[in-house]
Amino acid sequence: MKKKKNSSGSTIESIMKETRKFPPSKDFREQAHIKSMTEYNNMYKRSIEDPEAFWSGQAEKELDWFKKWNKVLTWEPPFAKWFEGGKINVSYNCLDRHLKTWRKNKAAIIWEGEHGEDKTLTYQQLHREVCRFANVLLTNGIKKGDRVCIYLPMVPELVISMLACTRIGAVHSIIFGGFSAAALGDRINDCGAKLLITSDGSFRRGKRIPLKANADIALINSPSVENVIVVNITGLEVKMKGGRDHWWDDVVAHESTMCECVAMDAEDPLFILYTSGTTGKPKGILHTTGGYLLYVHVTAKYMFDLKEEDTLWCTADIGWVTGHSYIVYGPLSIGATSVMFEGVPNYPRPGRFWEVVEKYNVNIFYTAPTAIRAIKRDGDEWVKKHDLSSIRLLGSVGEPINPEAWRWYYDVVGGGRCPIIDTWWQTETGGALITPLPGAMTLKPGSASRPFFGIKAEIFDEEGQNVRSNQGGYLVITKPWPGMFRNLWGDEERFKSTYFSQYAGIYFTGDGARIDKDGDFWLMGRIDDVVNVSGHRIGTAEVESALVSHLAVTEAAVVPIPHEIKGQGLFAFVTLKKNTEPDKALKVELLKHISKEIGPIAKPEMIQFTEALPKTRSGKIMRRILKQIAMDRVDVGDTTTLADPSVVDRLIEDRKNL
Ligand code: 7RM
Repeated sequence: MKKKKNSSGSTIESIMKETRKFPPSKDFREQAHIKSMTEYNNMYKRSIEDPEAFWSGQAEKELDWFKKWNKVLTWEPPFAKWFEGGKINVSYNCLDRHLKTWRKNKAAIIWEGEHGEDKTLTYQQLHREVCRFANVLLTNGIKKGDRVCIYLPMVPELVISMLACTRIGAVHSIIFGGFSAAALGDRINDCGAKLLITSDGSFRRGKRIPLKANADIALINSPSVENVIVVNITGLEVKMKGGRDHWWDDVVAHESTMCECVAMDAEDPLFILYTSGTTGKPKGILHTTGGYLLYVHVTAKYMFDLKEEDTLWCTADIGWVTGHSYIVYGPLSIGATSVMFEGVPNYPRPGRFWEVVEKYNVNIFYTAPTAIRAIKRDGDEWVKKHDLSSIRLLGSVGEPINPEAWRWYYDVVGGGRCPIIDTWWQTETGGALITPLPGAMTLKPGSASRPFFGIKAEIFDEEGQNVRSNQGGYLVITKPWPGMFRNLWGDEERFKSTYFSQYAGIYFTGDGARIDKDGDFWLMGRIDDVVNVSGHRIGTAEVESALVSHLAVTEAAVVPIPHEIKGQGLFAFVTLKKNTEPDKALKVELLKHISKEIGPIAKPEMIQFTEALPKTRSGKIMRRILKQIAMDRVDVGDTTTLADPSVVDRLIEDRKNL
């Protein structure tokens, strides 16, 4: 990979200043799993000095194994094997083992529909449904190692399907319900799925989206799929192909509610999850059984300070890794109650999230900065209407959270009482790698705090040397951890070259970061989002953060444009608060503001006001497209993975008139 390097060879400069600090309250600390920095430091030290002892201790204590492993770790970079010889089953750990405890009749999943309908599945009920559906899979000829694709909205059948796969050793690959027929077809073919689980349709802001019709198109060119199971959700009319398509309700009706777990090898594949890279073809991130389960269990326990009596709401879609790890596998393995929400934050009203929090007395609330900024934009009154006193911990994931949004989240949602964990991780990492432990760490808005147990995170320059404190560089992970992905499905070469070739045998995250004098990590966005202005490397996230800290701004995206003198300049797309005049005076004021917050070096060459930014369905801003628009290009490349592709046309039009 070619890395950007400026003439003086300096590393990424970090120029954002944020000095406020939030230590844990006494009340929080006293009840927490990890109560102090001393406790964290000791445990962290042990986990790094002797990872095998640390992780085997955790594996023994936290999970139920059918047979103990012979060897904790084999590390032949870039290939890791954890708990070889160990036999385990994920469904057993998420369900069966709880049935022998008081948790038998406690809520495992509380499902809230878009229209306010709800359904609770206790551990025992969920176990029954999972067994029944596992039997359906067996009846349909699915065996250990076969791939099953799941193309469903956020309904209980999604969780049932996942756990049923893990019960019999089938490998699931969930395709987010917002993806197109083409995207679905590509993924089915890439993994060679034998069975597809989908639904007639899904609800989205009151509209019905035809999933089965999409699936029918995808299946024209996906010959590996032998059977399709269809959940009836919306009542949309669908075509059922005889012999291939079966209604969920019909097939489960005949099956027994008992189904034995298959004892899986710790390193047997658990799931494949496709994620986009810098090139067009999605990457099939492969996770395996024992290490992944252990890592999501232990991270969920410590970062959420999760207890079995907690109600956790992670608002992500299960079609993304965040939902896999922190709606399903982590919380259920622990025996907590997990809220699963079919809807969106602001339909039918802006206060929808807080209605749900209040309804279920949610204790831990985990969402993305993009949602926080959108909700903030709707106004505090929608939050303040609701009693949110059940919340004791807030979380953030998916992109850097700018200090401004952090503060708002802390004050308005958390009522100034609740710690915020800013958790940094990736599909590839399985679970969070850099995250505060809320009972121990002093929070700094915008910082993800410290590496989790067992995670050796470092910041390298181009030559692979550690940079000094507060100097930006490339975030790398220099030791294997149990939750790391094991390969890219069917593409070992790409696995090696994308992630382990920059520095031999070391995991290259693709993100920039710095470590401050206290040892806290500050994420600076993707490396490709780093811009070099007059020899100064500037993380676009930092400029965005400065913009968003201005009262008039809701959201901002900053991309590089070529500049004759400076090498690169910055171009800012800015969404304003409602009822704000997008005039020239405001642009001048914003430039002044950036000068003040960061320095004149970070002033964009141009600012374009916009109603909306092009985002993926998981809410990530597609900077690749914005870069093209900023350069006044009309051909912006593939826009099919956008939540709303029409945003692009408006941006191009407005750019012309700038
Ligand atoms: C969990 C998830 C991964 C990319 C990652 C980062 C960005 C995620 C944070 C963050 C700053 C965070 N998986 N990212 N969390 N950046 N602070 N707390 O999002 O595979 O979909 O995305 O997301 O750039 O590389 S993901």
